[in-house]
Amino acid sequence: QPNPKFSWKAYMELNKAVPVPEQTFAAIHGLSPFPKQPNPFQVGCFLEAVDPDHRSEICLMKVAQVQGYRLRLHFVGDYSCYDIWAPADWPLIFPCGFCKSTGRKLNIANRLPDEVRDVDLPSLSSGQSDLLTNDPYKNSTVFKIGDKLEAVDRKNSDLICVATVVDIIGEYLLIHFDGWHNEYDYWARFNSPSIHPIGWCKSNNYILSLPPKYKGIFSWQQYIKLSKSQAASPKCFSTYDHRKDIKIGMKLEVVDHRNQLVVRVASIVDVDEFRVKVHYDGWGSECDVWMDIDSHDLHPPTWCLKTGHLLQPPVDLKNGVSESGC
Ligand code: MLY
Repeated sequence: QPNPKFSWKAYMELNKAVPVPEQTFAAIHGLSPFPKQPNPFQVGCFLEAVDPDHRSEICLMKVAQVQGYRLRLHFVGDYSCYDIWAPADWPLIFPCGFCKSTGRKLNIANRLPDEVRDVDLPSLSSGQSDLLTNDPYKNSTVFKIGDKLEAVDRKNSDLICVATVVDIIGEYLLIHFDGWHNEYDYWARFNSPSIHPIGWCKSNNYILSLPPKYKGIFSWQQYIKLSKSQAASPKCFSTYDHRKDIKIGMKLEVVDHRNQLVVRVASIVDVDEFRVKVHYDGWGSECDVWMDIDSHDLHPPTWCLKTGHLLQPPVDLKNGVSESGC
């Protein structure tokens, strides 16, 4: 239930603060910042989704809990401690049958002993299979699989590396770092500030991180020739620079990264090329956290109210400071 005691309007006036503009969220995700329909998922439905910890894998999952427009997703055949939370419009969840019908591998966890494993594997109809009819997953970028580019390694954010587009779903590209394990792979929307055309590092005076076994002086031209690949055309990139719209002090609603069930009132305390640093209002600055700008855990003020999710206001509103540590 939305929290009746917290008013964004009063809080914003009290703090003389402004919200992160709604259009920013729309520009980043290409979706309405506030969902137009109620959450269409019900507890018990099966679906297929990208594993946020192993982004190159799509797994069979089951909706374990619904809160407002958010879902707790359980990896079928695995322990509940690995459950994840995602908004219902997360572009990386798919109806059952998606992997089969698009020739992708579906991973099904097999970690539980037989007696406790979910045995009722879904048929196509037990997922939200109607989503397949107007096929929102048809590739709609001008990128092609195999395109080479320069991409930020999100797990080592000071590195910009030689990378390849290894999969495309709708507007999303799976970025893989040449010569590295796929644990570093991630999905980026075509306008992501983490991806750049080849030659970007050179023209912006950054060091390009090379594939680990690469020897000698690096030349993109030669690399592309030797790997019989092609470079993503610079025309594919239409980077949205959030830094023109997101300013320090702006307010928003952010999922608590330590307890995904909770969404908190938060402020922007820093911004870089592809991330924002978020401060949970009322908590100490030691709890501040850098989040990717396209994280689906960032929402505009009143998102919880409009989607029927509980919003956790600052702990001690009077002093604006929480007594407890994080
Ligand atoms: N210190 C890390 C860095 C890995 C970087 C991988 N990127 C470039 C995909 C290591 O050597 O494991």
